[in-house]
Amino acid sequence: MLSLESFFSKFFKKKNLTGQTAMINLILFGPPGSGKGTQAAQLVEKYNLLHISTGDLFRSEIGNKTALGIEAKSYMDKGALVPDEVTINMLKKKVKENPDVKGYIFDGFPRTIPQAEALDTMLMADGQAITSLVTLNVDDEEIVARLLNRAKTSGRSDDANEGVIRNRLSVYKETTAVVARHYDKKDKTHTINGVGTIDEVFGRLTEVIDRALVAV
Ligand code: B4P
Repeated sequence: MLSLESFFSKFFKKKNLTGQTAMINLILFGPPGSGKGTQAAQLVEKYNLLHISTGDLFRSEIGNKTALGIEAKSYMDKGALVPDEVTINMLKKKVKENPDVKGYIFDGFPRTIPQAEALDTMLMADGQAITSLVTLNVDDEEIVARLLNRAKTSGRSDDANEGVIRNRLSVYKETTAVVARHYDKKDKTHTINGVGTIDEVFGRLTEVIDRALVAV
């Protein structure tokens, strides 16, 4: 049995078809409030990857009162998705700024099929691909309770209103859930139970990710 350290050392020496070193590119997927951001914070430490949360990037733009932030806020406050072109360009910029990483944890991206296609094309240009997409499965009522609770301390207007939260859940079901099926066709998807303590969910996540990495 390989230690985690020696496994990663071997993994990163693997070369892909274009001769570049293989990267680990994970998509953390699931409805709003399913624990993506919470789990990503722990996963980056274990796997030494760059965490990219499009929600966090938008909130940073809003905080800096940029034109992009003002535009994004008008959608986020309603629980709607920010238009693809704006989101994809922001994501590409973040990836370009960090070329020397071992891989990425994409959190909250892609949320539409055009975003998934843009991500695949961008990775393919570097001879890379998505390693695995893992969905955190959490029921609607638990999500509403979590987000209303987060609103007490986060100051996030999209968490403070139950109607907005339910709209975010509808957008997830109608527009975003199909993204998992896009990667299903490539046999790269896994679903885990996202209800339990943060450590329990982390244990389930790392189990499927470790298995997916061995299979690469
Ligand atoms: P995000 O920032 O992605 O918001 P989120 O889905 O609510 O975050 P997340 O799912 O990471 O929160 P977590 O569960 O960790 O998006 C916000 C908005 O930005 C979107 O609605 C959209 O408008 C826009 N946007 C972002 N990306 C976009 C894109 N690609 N395209 C277009 N628009 C985009 O945390 C939730 C709460 O649950 C926390 O309080 C946490 O402490 C708690 N929690 C976590 N795990 C728990 C557990 N196991 N048990 C109990 N509580 C738990």
